[in-house]
Amino acid sequence: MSEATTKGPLSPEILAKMDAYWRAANYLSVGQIYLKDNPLLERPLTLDDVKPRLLGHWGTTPGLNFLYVQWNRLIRERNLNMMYIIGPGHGGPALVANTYLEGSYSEIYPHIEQNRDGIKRLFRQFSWPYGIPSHVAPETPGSIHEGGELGYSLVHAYGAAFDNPDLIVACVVGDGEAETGPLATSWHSNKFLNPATDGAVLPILHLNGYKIANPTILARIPHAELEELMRGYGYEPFTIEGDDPATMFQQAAATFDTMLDRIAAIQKAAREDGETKRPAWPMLIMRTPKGWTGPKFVDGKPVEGTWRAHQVPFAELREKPEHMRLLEDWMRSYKPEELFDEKGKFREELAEIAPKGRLRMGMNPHANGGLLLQPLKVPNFRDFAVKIEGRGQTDSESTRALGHLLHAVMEANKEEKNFRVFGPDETASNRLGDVITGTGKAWMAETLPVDENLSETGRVMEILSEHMCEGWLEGYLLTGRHGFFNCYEAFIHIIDSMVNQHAKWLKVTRQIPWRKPIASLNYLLSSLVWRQDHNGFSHQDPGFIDHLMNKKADVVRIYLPPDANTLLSIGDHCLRSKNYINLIVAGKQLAPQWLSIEEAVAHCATGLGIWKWASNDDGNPDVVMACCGDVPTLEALAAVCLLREKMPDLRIRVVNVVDLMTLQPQSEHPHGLPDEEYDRLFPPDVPVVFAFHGYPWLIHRLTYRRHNHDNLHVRGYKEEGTTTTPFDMCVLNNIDRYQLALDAITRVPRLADQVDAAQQWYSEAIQRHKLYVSENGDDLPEIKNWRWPKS
Ligand SMILES: Cc1ncc(C[n+]2csc(CCOP(=O)(O)OP(=O)(O)O)c2C)c(N)n1
Ligand SMILES: [Mg+2]
Repeated sequence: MSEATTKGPLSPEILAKMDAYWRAANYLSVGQIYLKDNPLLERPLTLDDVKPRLLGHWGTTPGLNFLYVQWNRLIRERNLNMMYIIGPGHGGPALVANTYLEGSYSEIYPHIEQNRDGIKRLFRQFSWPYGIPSHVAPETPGSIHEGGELGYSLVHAYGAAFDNPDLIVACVVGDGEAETGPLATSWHSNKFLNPATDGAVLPILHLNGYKIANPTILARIPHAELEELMRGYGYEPFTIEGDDPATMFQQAAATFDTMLDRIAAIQKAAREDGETKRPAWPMLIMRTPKGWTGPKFVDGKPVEGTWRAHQVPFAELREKPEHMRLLEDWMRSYKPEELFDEKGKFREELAEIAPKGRLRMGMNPHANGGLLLQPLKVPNFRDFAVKIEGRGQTDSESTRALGHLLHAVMEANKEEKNFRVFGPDETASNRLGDVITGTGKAWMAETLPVDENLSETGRVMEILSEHMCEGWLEGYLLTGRHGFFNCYEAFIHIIDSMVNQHAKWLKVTRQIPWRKPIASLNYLLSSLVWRQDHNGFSHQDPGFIDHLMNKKADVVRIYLPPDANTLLSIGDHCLRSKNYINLIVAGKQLAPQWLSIEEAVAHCATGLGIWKWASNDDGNPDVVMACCGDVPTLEALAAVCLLREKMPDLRIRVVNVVDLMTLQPQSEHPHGLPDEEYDRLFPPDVPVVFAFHGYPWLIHRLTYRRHNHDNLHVRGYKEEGTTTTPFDMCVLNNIDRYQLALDAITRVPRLADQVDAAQQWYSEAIQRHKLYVSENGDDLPEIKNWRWPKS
């Protein structure tokens, strides 16, 4: 070791042990990528020892291993409650190796023993069919973050730190990852982290200079500029740089000590001295070679410290015998015989420098949030019910009622501090404003007298980044808390990809017994496609429903409550549920209310049902008018009224669908209605006119295996929009009451001779509507003031 060994806080003994520990982690990482046998290199490597398919990422791995060893020391010395989040999650071998070395892995997976056989299995299972994935996956102890889709590490880290005052979340950000939009915004999370009541995030920018095939931007700007960037984000940047292990160990240890002291000082000032100013939290820039300690040259080309180190630094072991030598030399450079005893057990004197028990990052309960999950206290939603005086006679804003419930939930869980509401600047606009009252909105940046409800202890999180809202909430849920995300319907698509990843996480964790269920991810989409009064086409897209529909049936639930009381009942259900992604689509505009609270509860319990009060079919309908979503329900009921006037003897059944998944066959979704029940609601020989909130083909997709599918006629949003009147929006998309009535007439065989007249009637009605809205800029009074007839 160099002279640098003595320069720094580490004694030569501990430095030697840390270096050996790091070598062990690196050795196990390379072994995972390359080997299926001969795990301790007890005989010369042969082709039989090497995996036929070499799959994994080396480049980021030694840096992650280096950091893990540093964190272990900090945890031990300071008794820290620390968890890790790895942005470059493709460095999976590092976290598997480290959780193995600290013992967590074998505790969770006893067949991966601490001996030769265990290491062999550890190697073999990696990127192997029915083994483990190559990333830091749900299978990896201590992780709440897959890292496969880059960009979300830092936002997850902050989500984990909120309301966890004792927790430190060490978060590695890849320098390539740092180029993504979400990550670039995530730095701003420090404007929402309260040092008195939240934990700390320790961001580490892993500046290894390269992505897959290119340099990274942050590595190719002057270092001073990079530090200024971090200062501009409000951090105090620290830098370590180099490739000599001993020097780097000392540098890192000294720097981490300073950073941890800073964190402790910030927290003390806030917690004991009443400091309320936003602090400049420390962050680390770690400039080390990509593929550090790996092969320097392969086939004459530089690898270590270049993008070529990103994945498997060399393959073609069959074709190029010198590659086999390279692999053996590389692995032997870590001196496995010094690291593992003759049985393959990690040497005791090295193992002892890892933390013990729950302090091990692989065992941190925050990373298995279900272990810590306390049920949310949900006050009785019936207390917020909207009084119904006659069907459709009173108007109400559905989401406002939900806001009352959310406010009560916030109050009920004030002590536990385990519930937050997230939204991209729209919580008030979505009429959930009540939830802000009392708790306020989190804000650690400057405030001005004009501001309202901003608070350092606010529990409503608003930032104009759907990515941040989603990521914070995911981090919050994955560490065992509860939350609620409200968003404009069209813009929730911004996080399509993030929800994909969360759905995958939930799907996989269901198969992992030691992962305990976490609270569901709840979305309320409002500002819906049908009511874009002051916006327009840009704000219209109901396709998130279709997007979620693709996910595993046991993970997703989709609800379209038609009024306030059904929304309350659904909201209550979602807040109490676990391990789902619940999507609620509900309008914020004044709209007619249909069901009493008890009727709403019953309706939501079945998920769909006949609205007898709106039907006159006597068990034998000529046509079923089905509806799903608040505006489609209104139009369908208005169409029923028109039909009653025009053809009083037509037997109409109204079926309302709240739980979209009931339409699917039972074999496809646990909420799917049995075929017999479906047939009872939608008799096989009766035409169905279905008014749907979203894209019409989704209903066809859900029901294509049902009887009578070819007699199902769906109206929905067909991508026609602009800034126009509410009813005109329906007309533009042919989901208006006149169209639905005409559809019914056209579909009932015994009315065949009346279709021409009905078409004429329809054309005249639409003509009248168009002339009126063009002239007056508003809907016809008979449309605007329409009410379901009083009984
Ligand atoms: C959102 C996203 N886009 C693209 C990729 C493909 N990809 C995988 S690794 C990688 C490079 C990552 O570079 P960096 O963050 O610097 O990680 P490291 O150098 O530590 O491997 C890319 C582009 C991805 N995983 N996620
Ligand atoms: Mg990189």
